[in-house]
Amino acid sequence: MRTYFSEDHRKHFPQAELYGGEFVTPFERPSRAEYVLARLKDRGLTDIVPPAAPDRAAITAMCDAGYLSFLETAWAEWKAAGYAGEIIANCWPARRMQDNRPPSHIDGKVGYYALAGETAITGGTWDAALASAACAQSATAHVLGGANAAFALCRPPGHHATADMYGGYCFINNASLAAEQMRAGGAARVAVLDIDFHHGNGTQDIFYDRGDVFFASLHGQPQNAYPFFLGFADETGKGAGDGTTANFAMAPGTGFDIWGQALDEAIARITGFGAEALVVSLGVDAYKDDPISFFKLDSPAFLEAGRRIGRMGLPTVFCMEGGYAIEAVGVNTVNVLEGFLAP
Ligand code: Q9C
Ligand code: ZN
Repeated sequence: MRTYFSEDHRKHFPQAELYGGEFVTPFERPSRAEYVLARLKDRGLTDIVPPAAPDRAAITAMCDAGYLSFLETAWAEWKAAGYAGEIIANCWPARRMQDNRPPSHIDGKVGYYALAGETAITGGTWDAALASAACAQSATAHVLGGANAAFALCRPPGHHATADMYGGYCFINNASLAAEQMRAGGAARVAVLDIDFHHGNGTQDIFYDRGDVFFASLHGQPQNAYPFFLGFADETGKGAGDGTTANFAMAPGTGFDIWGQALDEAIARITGFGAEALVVSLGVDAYKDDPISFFKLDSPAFLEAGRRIGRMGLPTVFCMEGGYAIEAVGVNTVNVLEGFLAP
């Protein structure tokens, strides 16, 4: 399986994440990608190539124009305002306020386009987000060209980003770009299977009213887990997308017994839908030692998850999402890929 990876991910390395009322080194940090790369090489998955230039038209087609312009110019505007630190949101259009009038002042814009306050933007964030998207796009092109699977080692991740909001360490929704590209490339029905510990709110939002893209997510129940305000089991899609969203929200302490059953159900739903291609939002933060999550999967569980996904027999693009138990991120991620390759 070929991996697409860009060194430009390093351009996104904020010093600060707002966590527990303190600024800490972000959990989502460049070394995560290094551990995945090292494990790929250890296991002989050495076909690792840089992506082609990002297809900006596809990104523009999926995202809000004002949002993309904000991401591209936010750092310059922030510096021009005289601020010394990184961009962190601290105000929002909350309930009963106007949420459809982007302000002119950078402080207002940041709150308007942020969905949470943990994620900082720096001078290199836009370049890194574009390079991450390019990995997803090149991986998808590789599969459309006949490969049965490809791995986009995306960083920053993407599944929390909507068409017009960033947050949860995500800026451009890489998995959604891949799904749209599969559709444009001829797959009549595409599924996104999101196994990151956190609900893929961005991906769900992008495809919620679409009947041609199925979204299934396994995640910590919203009552107890980020992003808190989406991912309930009763969210099943709307309009043409009625019935094409499936949320498997699980309680603290969930292990592979329960999680594996949810995976089987999600796979059955995707098969019943008639998907011709698959995008996997590959987060490994369901791991037992993840510092910000509460599932209890061990490393062999990720191998088994990969096998079950492989048995679907679909052309598949894997997009890297979360996973913060730094040393184990490599093993767990590559376990999914190896399970897929030898189901
Ligand atoms: N106490 C991804 O995995 N904050 N994003 C969690 C926990 C944000 C996760 C705080 C977590 C975002 C791609
Ligand atoms: Zn996550």
